[in-house]
Amino acid sequence: MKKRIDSALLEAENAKRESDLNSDYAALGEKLARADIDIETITAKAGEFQVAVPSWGTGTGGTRFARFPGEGEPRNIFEKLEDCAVINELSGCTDSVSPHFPWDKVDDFSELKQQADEYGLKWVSVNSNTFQDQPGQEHSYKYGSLSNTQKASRDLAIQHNLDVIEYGQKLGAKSLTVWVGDGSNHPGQQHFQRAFERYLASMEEIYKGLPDDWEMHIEHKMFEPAFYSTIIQDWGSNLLAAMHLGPKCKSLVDLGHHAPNTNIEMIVSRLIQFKKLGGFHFNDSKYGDDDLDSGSLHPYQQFLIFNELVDAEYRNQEGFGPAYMLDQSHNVTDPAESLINSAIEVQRSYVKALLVNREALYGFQEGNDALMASLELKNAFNLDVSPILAMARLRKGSAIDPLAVYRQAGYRKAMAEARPRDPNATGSGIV
Ligand code: AOS
Ligand code: ZN
Ligand code: ZN
Ligand code: ZN
Repeated sequence: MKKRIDSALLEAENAKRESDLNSDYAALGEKLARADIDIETITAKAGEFQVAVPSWGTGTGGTRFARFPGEGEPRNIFEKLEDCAVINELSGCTDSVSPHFPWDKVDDFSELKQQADEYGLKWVSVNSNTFQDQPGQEHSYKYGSLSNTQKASRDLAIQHNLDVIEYGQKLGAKSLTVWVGDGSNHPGQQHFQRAFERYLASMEEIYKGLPDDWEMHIEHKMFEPAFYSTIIQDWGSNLLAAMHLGPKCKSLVDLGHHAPNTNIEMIVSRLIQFKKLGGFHFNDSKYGDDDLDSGSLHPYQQFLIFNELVDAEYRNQEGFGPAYMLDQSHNVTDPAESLINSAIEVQRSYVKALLVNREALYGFQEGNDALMASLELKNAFNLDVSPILAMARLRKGSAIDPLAVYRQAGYRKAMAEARPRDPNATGSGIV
């Protein structure tokens, strides 16, 4: 497999840390053994865990006020893929990429697929974009896309989604994620029911174009860019739409798309129960769709979500197999560093959730022992599983300390030279 980080450097950096890691791992192994947990089983599962990287996450994001591009940012999808390869090489847990059209401009899909294959990267969910007009676009999305009152705009949005499915097929992807910014800014501006009917009718057309082995994921979001009403504002509308459209349509949960304090883990449980959980966009937030690094603010919430996911896995819940992906905006960090860090934080939540003694928890639940039930979760959350994560990385040839290697390799500096900035580049400002 083609590598972008010098393997001699990676090995030397790992060698420096290996003996400390072995001690920490042995100590944690002993501790877990006292609770009848085999550390090797957990490490093997940690090694299997993967979360996809969004192509747009490799560039500096921005807000509606400004964007401050960073040095050495990728200028096209091929360069984004290069950064995704680095993120995966070092973290060992991001083996797939989710592209966004038409932000990712591709002339030759077979060339792109080949580059991804060489890096050992797969393509997952493809994302359509009908939340902004493209230069020269004939029918505007200013008043909505799939739910626009004007048929010409709706048709354009439908066709774009069908095109995106076709691109995805060329890359070997298996799902389409649809997020639209449709909504209204003024009470009375839009007839709620008619707008939703138009949205559903448009989505039916897209659903018809889904290949048999594909899924379509609907992403809800409470507000923004529409600030009074949004067509798929919450998991209720999302689920209604997904149920209306059929079994290949499921709901996608972006952690930042709910009101503060929403019990997201319970939404996740409901979607699991009715076989409608399509996937996730992981990120963290304090106020709204802040798209901050995963686990940077609410690691316990992220753990509680994984508690539901691992529980479904444990119970062999039928129809369960959500797609995990990051969706973040990096404004003040090196995007590659943030993505490495976030992927590991998501993996960390998964691993901690594996440590919960499910049978003990069910017992506490049945017996209404609220305190012991909550401690069963809290004790797992409080354990530092870093040695497990580092060992899983070491065993697959990734880095014990990914950020140290990334910085030691001087990757960003090298990219600043290799990718001189195009003064006209617009980047992927909106997330
Ligand atoms: C928008 O808020 C959503 O998070 C979507 O997932 C969107 O397509 C993505 O963030 C890129 O803008
Ligand atoms: Zn999202
Ligand atoms: Zn978000
Ligand atoms: Zn978002």
